[in-house]
Amino acid sequence: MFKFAITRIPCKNFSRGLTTSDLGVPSYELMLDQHTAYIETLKDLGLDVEILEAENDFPDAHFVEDTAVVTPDVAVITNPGADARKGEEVTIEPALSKYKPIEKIIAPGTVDGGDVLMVGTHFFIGISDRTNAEGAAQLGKILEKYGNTWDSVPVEAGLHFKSSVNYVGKNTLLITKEFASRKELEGYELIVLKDGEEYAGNTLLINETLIMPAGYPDTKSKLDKLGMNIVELETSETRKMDGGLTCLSLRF
Ligand code: CIR
Repeated sequence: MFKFAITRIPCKNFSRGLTTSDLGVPSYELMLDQHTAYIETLKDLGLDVEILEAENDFPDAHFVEDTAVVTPDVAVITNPGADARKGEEVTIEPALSKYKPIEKIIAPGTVDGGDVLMVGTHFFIGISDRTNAEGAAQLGKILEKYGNTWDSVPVEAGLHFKSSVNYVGKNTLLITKEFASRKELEGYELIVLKDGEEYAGNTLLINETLIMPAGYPDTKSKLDKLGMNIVELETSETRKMDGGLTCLSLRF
């Protein structure tokens, strides 16, 4: 069960963050509204939400998920893979050290938390443009020390592993077509995203509730069949910066 979440207010120049999308320039006002709705949802679900102040030097710093991997036993501070995001990890450590023992990924290893999917005590670590094999090996070693298992998975599409694959409860992965036949993911039920609805793959499981992006009816009806509580949130401004619902918090 998650009890806590850490989030960060987007800074005024968040539109200068990294992005590959061609969806236009995001609005700060709308971003703040959507971010507030996200925080309120986490609170409604019973989480104690810590809201960190904006970091004006790091326009992507509200994507706190990438700066750490938090398990029930430990918080692993990452070494983010994008040069422009290096330094964000320093800003998250004081918040996490109040809750968990700290371990760190060290250069030349790089890890973005968006590449790490926790399913119980098993972790999938995506090897992507942001997370390298050395970073995955360092993280895996730390996870093993605390009794966990892990597998690495190549990320050949999308920014991060969790841009395409997420655990939605009931032994089920919500997954894009590209990943659906990967042998590392065998043993799970799969809900394969329809063409055009890939973005909805970034759905966030909080205890018994799924928080999903609004506007993906095919995915919504497939998830409805799981019989879980579902909350839909607007994500237009986060999406313009290549982010999604998981990126906006650390949960533990
Ligand atoms: C970046 O490119 O790093 C940010 N603009 C988006 C990060 C999204 N984070 C995530 O998926 N965990």
